[in-house]
Amino acid sequence: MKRAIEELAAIIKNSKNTVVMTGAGMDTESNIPDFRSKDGWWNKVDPMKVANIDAFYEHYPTFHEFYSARIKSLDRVVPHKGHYVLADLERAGYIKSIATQNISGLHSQAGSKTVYELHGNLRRIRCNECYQEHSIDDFLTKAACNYCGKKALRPDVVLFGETLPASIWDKAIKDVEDSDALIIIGTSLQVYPVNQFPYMTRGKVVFINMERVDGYNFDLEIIGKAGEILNELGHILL
Ligand code: BJW
Repeated sequence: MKRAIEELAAIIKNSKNTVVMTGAGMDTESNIPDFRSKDGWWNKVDPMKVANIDAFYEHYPTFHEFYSARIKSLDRVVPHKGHYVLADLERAGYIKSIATQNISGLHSQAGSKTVYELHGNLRRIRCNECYQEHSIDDFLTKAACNYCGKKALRPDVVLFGETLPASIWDKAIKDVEDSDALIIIGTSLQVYPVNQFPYMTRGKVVFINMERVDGYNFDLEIIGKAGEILNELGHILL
């Protein structure tokens, strides 16, 4: 593992444009469960009943209960060492941006500046009908939208069957297409369209994850905990 992390440090040093892409495995060491591991969300609840746009229309009480619990649990989480290392690497000029599938906001909380939240942000509430922003309290109390009057508040996250926010997606893919190195951290790469990133760069692709995934040819794979690996990387580069 030490040699692989040294190889990763060399890739970053030799790259002019390094982009990081993160998934739920980046946040598990901050005690936020991922989705598809043994203790992940989708082994406890059916994603089609809670994280699908049809669920919002057809099972609102279940949808509301699931996201209320997730929002409340964010009060107890803080970034871990790995989030801070990524922020420090950006500050030191080693990485250009982070494209994340995570909705926790932990990268920005740790100090990262250029963060593309491709699946939205759990703390941002909007009306499903008119997009008017609302407070978390409005969502938790099932208030009606104070602009259009509809009872349709929801977290501003991307549910299955919805498209990703276009302007954020465009910026992220521009950075990925321009990158000399793409570092992918903590994702099963099962969800489209973010799972296309490895094919969008002509640069080196590094995969850091607890387990291997099929279907990709990475230039470097480091199997282990993201926080520990990034901590080690920080010792070499910072
Ligand atoms: C660690 C670790 C540690 C753990 N260190 N590692 C059929 C074929 C292909 C595509 C489709 C299809 N049918 C439908 C689709 C499209 C669909 C899709 O991809 N479905 C597949 C699942 C089949 N995609 C969409 O609908 C997307 N929109 C779209 O495509 O628009 C165009 C379109 C519209 C309409 C019709 C057709 C096309 C939107 C996807 C939105 C995903 N939303 C969610 C929920 C967000 C809100 C919420 O959080 O509740 O996003 S689902 C969930 O999965 C969440 C995540 O961001 C996303 C990705 O998960 P991630 O991050 O990869 O987590 P895990 O758990 O899967 O993996 C974690 C990994 O980390 C594991 O490997 C662990 O081992 C590892 N790990 N701890 C290192 N400490």
